[in-house]
Amino acid sequence: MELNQKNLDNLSNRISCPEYDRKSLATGIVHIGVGGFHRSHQAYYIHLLLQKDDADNWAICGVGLREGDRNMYNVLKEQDGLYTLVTQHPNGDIENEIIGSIAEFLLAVDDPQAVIDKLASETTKIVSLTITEGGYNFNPSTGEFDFENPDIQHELRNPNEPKTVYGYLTAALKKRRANGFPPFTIMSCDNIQHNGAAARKMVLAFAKKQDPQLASWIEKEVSFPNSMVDRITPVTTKEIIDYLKNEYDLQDKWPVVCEPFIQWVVEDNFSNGRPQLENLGVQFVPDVTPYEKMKIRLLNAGHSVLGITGAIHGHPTIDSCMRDETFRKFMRGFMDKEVTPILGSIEGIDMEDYKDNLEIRFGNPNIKDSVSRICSESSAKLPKFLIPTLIENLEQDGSIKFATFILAAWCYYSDKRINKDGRPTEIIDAMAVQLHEAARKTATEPLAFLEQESLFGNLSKNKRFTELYKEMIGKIYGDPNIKKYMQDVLGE
Ligand code: CS2
Repeated sequence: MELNQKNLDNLSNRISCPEYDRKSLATGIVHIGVGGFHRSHQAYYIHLLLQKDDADNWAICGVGLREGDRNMYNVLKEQDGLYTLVTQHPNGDIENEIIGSIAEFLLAVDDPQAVIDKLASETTKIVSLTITEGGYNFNPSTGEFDFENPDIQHELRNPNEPKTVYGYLTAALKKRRANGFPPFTIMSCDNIQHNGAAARKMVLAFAKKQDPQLASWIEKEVSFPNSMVDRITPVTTKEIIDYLKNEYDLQDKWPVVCEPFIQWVVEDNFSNGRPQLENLGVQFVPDVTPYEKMKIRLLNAGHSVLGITGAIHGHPTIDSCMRDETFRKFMRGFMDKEVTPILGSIEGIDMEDYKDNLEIRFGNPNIKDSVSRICSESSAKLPKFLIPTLIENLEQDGSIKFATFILAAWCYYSDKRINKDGRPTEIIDAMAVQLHEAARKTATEPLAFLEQESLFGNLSKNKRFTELYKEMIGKIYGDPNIKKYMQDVLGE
């Protein structure tokens, strides 16, 4: 049976379905960047809210800005916004439920004006974003807005032809201001420290260039809460689609798999109202900084540590890395020796418990989170997840050997594009070509990879770091059987 509104009644005999009347939903939230994570996290919370409370005006309108969003658009259109969330517990238990909180979907490349109008509509109170770490359009090493981007230049010259999130947000805010409507809140849900502040800085930089008066209005009126979001959501595989078909006779073209853990900590700073999510476990706090730093530096960086070494070794998934003691210990060593000292203590958090729990989450054998998902877009991830830890440790004379090893391994991975057994590794990265070109020079210029300043700043000038990096490059390039060097780093 195909998943769509018409079949919901029938399906509700065999699987948990929305109990709210989907026809009366109104979209108070417009979400840009509907992928797996949005659907396992925010859309799930909103679904819980709709199940429980009379909150019909907080449903979601999804927006895809890029051509690459067309598949998701097509599937969700066909399925009336419905999809199955498959929660995989470490002990093998599975929970399945159909989520109904995405009530509408717009594809900007087909109809830019419809997206502007939706954003500008008085009923839109919050615009939330999962546009990925790379989507913010800032230079990773300076943190400044990148005006060189041709799409940005196009929309600055043609404000009525937006292309990026910045063009759309400003076009809509301009319209709201002209109509005398209050602005929406811009809520970033990406893994960037101070994600709200980063979004604010970028929106203002763009708006100032385009329309300084509008920029002052945004500065005064629009709120950009910071948030920490968390739920591991692997790429959907055919096995899951088949499982739903076999188990429930349900044809869902794009279900979402996730772990049972879920967390959302948000600053209570909304300019135009917000849904009452506090009863559903969302934590509203005055300052999210310590939580987001902890999550990004431990979970996301921990993932990258396993992903890059795992890819070279030939582990296909994060849980297979975790079953390999060297990898587990290396990841934990990185967390204990390099991250924990710079995090200090965080009120209400037992750091050892948090890390133990991360080990359990990473080890969940039923999630099968591929190392290729983790390694994808490393050029946007490592400058936010791992390099800041290395820099802080250099500043305070802390341990740097784990993080340095990862950068040397990343260079090897970008250069060779094969694992230790000669099998090709797929590099999915907006900077794949540049990374490869820079890494390729390593054999004759050992520091060549680090000379990409937009990623590494001036790390290539730091002698303590470069000495160690060169030593590790020498080892990995000599023999890519990296496990033994991981053991060296661990002192085993
Ligand atoms: C991962 C994240 O993409 C990555 O590198 O670390 O997607 C991670 O799974 C989520 O942030 C978990 O909340």
